[in-house]
Amino acid sequence: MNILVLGYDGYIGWPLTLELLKDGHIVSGIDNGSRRFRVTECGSQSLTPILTRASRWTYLRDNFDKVHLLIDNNISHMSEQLKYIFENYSIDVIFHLAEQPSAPWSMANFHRANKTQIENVSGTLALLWAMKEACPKAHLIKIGTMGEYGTPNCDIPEGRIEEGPMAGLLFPRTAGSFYHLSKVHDTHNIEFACRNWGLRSTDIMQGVVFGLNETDNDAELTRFDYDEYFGTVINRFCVQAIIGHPLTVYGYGGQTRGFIPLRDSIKCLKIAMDNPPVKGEYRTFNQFESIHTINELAYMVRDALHTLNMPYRIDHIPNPRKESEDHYYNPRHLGLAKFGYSPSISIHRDIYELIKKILPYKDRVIKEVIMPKTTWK
Ligand code: USQ
Repeated sequence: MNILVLGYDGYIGWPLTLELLKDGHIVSGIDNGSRRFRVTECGSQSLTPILTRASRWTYLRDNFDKVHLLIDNNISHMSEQLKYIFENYSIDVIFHLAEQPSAPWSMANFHRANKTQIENVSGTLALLWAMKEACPKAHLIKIGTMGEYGTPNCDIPEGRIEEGPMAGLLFPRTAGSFYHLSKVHDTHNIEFACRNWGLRSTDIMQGVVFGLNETDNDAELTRFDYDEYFGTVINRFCVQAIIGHPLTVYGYGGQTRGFIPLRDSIKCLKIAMDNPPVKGEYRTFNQFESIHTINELAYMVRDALHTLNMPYRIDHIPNPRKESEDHYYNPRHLGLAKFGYSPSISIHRDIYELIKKILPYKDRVIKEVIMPKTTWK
């Protein structure tokens, strides 16, 4: 297939791009480098020593003959360029990962909240218009977030209400940050574009992703962030673990979320690609492997450290966020299973393997970026 990956240089985008190329697809990529720039601006760096963007370009060009285009730009500025690409390269599938992905970053100040919403919402809008005008048959696979639903203390269906007089309507979203809200706005825009123009899309409500891509080749390693903004909780805990920093459980630690290893996230994206929706269909997959409280994750890290004979300490620090710390959480996730997704190994085992894998990088950790400074107040 002819595939466009928006955000190909990111945490998920880079290993996804590599896998698609290895599977024999023709791949083009667009990325404005904002993840790298913002992590650096926050005083941090990827734990893994990843290639520079220029070296990644060279690596792709040297090793894969099916790389079409690599463009350095922000998709919200690219409506005409996207149209041109769609008119001249017959794109079958678009993976859209080109968004500002951090909730705390979006809550730091007006400038960042505004940037998050403008980049995310108007980037997706530019894409939808370009698709409508130049490639309405392509399958858009968009990364949304489980955080769109929030924690409503009732069962969460896969995108739409399933029963009763409101069956078929989008399930209400009660997001908990300006970032998560930007994804809610995207959801509404994409659903409307499918309903109104007959586009087709899979909107992935993804849980918290963690882990590294599996490779022996350093050039193919993805980034691994652990700072308060761009590090997700399991990745942060594992980095804290290898340097003997107390695990930073926010508040009571009863917050419950869905989690998925990076490996499975990519597997699920490919399953979505191989089983496309029909014309005009907007479908949602709740994409996660299993559900855990933050305390359970901290205990899994503790168990791994115990097995590895390493010291551990768990600290409950004041929660910088405004979120429920003790709530009911039961999201459905049958869509991907129906198409064959089964989790690879347990998160418990994954955490143990991850800690062993990142130990060699422990001297690269910048300790100052670990404690959270941004609050929801
Ligand atoms: N948390 C801690 N300690 C930490 C970091 C986080 O207790 O050191 C807690 C948070 O309070 C929160 C939970 O862990 O309750 C998850 O936080 P996170 O930073 O791992 O994830 P989140 O901010 O929700 O966002 C991440 C990604 C985002 C994606 C989302 C999926 O950054 O792009 O959309 O996970 S979800 O959480 O399902 O919405």
